[in-house]
Amino acid sequence: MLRFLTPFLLGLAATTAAATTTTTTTTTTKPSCANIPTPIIPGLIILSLTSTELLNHTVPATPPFLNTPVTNLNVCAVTVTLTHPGANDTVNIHIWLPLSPHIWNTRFIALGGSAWAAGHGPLSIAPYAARGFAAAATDAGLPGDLASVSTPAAWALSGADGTVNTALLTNFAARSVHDLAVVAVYWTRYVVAELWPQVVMGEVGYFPEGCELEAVRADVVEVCDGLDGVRDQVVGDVVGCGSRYDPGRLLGRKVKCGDREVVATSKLVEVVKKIWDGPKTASGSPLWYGLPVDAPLTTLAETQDVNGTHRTGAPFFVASDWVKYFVKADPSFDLSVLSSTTLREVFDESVSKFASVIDSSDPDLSGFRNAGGKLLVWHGGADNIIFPQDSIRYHSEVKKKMRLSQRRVDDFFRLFIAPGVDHCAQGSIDGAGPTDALGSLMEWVEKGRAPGELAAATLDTAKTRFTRKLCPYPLVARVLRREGESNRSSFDWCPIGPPPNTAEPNRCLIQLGGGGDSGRAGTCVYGAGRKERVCGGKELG
Ligand SMILES: [Ca+2]
Repeated sequence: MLRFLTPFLLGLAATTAAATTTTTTTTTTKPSCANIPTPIIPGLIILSLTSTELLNHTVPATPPFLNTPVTNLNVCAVTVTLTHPGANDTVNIHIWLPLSPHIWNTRFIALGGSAWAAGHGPLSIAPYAARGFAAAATDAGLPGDLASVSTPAAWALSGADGTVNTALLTNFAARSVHDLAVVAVYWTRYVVAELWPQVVMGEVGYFPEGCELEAVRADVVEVCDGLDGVRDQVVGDVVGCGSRYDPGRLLGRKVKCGDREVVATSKLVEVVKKIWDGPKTASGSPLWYGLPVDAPLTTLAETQDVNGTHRTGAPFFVASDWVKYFVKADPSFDLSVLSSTTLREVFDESVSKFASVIDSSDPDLSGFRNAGGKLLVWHGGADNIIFPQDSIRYHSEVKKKMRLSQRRVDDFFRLFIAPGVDHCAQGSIDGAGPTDALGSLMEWVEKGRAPGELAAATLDTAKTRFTRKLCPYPLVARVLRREGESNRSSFDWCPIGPPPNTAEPNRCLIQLGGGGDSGRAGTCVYGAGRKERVCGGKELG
């Protein structure tokens, strides 16, 4: 859809920008917000187009979609309502075009949504319009921008005879993907795998309280924090931690649950081990990924108290709705009966029925690369909802499918894993997320400056606030210590070359200390190209 809409949107933006910056009077109709013509676009029928100037406008904060209000906005707010012939859908697209004194920065940005919503309308586009972008979001024809976040119940089975509404699913999955609405690689697989923790708890017959699961996570951090060289409450070496940490060490220990204490049992240990292990095929090989050991367990392994008598599972709503409304097309489908075996069947059914519609996992990015596209992906290393291994897998598949060296992949696709960061840096744990990934992407696209690292910072609400660098996968950041410094809580160096297999946190210091470059100790000078980086006057290889 964006293919058709982009020239149209940019045309609107250019028109409006011209209207706000030119003082020349002409005899023709002056372009303005009030007289934007309705375009004719092949493949779409425009049902209506409205445009209104919003002056000194405020969009109030609406967490979690918009955490701080956007004030003093001057925009031309365009709403386009359209339908795809034969689909019987009604799609609303909000486009905000900056008006004076905002200066259009000549860029267009399409914003996505979350969970079951393709977009969040003004809540997602307002911050960008205030920064000078022509900004757009689509609802993909799904009912209500915010109301539709929590469930697809209103539209999923509205096809003929209560079947899956494939037209709206296509909007949600594919047509809207072109608006960047929901880019979910391997959706049919990872969403089903999100149910694995619930299956584990059912099969083990133990539904832990959230505090028990949090206690395990806190213990993981206690044991593994220092493996990366810096004690910052963040597990930087998740792989090393996974092979070293055994939750069995908690067995018999008391765990605080509010004002009570609960003893960690063997069933708790078994539940956690199996969740981390992930679902398996019948032959015992991985079906999909398990949660990273440092990710909060309480989202996918959520449980609830039943009348104070016992606990039961509370499946993550996106995963449970996906299986009920789409895979099974039966809202009354009972997820609590799922076993390791039947989850595999649901997984296979999900893939076979819907992978071609919604998986967005084609690793051939030749067209994108040849068109000069740049893809910058960042993913929380401790994502509690979408497995970071998904992004790593896709990165690897692109490299393999396109038969490219790491360097050639780096030319157009860079993946940044943010250690200790939860889903979309929502702040349930305290790692540092990127501060301006969009700015880095613009530098790359517009000036050809590929991001050798991303600046990252913790949220204002973090228990310990710090900044650091994130490195393009597979590189990992190293800590840079000044001579004489015993501890420094900042990863500020992305080394050149493949990451060392062993922890080598003081490599820069070692080089400096041994090299006698005392005058430049602790300063890494980054050149324009990756080969030109020098540390303490020495080029690093
Ligand atoms: Ca650490």
